[in-house]
Amino acid sequence: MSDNTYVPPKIWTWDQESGSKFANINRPIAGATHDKDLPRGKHPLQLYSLATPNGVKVTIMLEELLARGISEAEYDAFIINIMEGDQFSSGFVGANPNSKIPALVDYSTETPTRVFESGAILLYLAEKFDAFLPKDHAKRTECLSWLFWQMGSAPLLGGGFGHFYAYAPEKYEYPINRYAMEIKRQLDVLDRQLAENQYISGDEYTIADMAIWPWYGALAANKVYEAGEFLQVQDYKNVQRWTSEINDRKAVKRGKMVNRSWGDPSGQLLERHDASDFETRTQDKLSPES
Ligand SMILES: N[C@@H](CCC(=O)N[C@@H](CS)C(=O)NCC(=O)O)C(=O)O
Repeated sequence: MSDNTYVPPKIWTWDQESGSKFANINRPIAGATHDKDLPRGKHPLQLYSLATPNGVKVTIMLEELLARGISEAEYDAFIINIMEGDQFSSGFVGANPNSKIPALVDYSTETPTRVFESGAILLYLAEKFDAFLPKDHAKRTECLSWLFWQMGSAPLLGGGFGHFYAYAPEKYEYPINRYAMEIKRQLDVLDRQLAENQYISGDEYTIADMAIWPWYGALAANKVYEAGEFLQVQDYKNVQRWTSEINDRKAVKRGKMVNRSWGDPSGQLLERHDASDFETRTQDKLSPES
């Protein structure tokens, strides 16, 4: 147990100097910091995002819809650089008052519809296009239970375990222990579910898989936090089987690339405006404004 203890003052104050990798974008107030409109492309669906696990959920869904032949799901995806504070522009705050990617604006409705929170976006698209959400009531309910499981669970993986294990400026045993325990429990929840089912909510590939895979598939494949050995992720055999099955889907491979600005350049598509963009990468065509 660490002897490095902290006695909170009576009133918390904002110390802008302290903090982790994200200290420069973290602040205790909401709202816009600067005036700037969001760009708009040619399709009815406009996505403002970044290829983090939360962003990838939505680009996977859009690419899956297109792969199913639903051409109305064509979309423009603009990159929001959260490390530069793009999420605090007046335009982005108009699309998501919570200033977090992903945010979607649908211009095909009578007045434009904004949708924020990745789970809400997945559900919106599933209902709009009648896809990847089971029609049978019991199966639909099971799918939504897992979708909401993800929304409640992943913050403990990212904001809890990932933060204290990988990003915090100092390592402390107490939070790392607490969150490692919880994340191993979550992996076991998934492993048991996937022992009985091909996909998360049964025999159909759904928005529940699309929500859970970018976080827990990445963890199982040792793609986040370099925590594979620490958490012994190889032991979760059913999660491993499901992780590689989903990874092999063409739409998933495409979805992972959209709005990605780091890693192997061959895996990056900074902006997406057309299916052909995957063949002819757009990075070099981007204007400095975008
Ligand atoms: N619950 C939200 C979480 C979104 C979220 O945390 N997005 C992060 C990137 S993964 C973000 O935009 N962070 C910027 C910030 O916190 O300022 C969702 O699922 O959409």
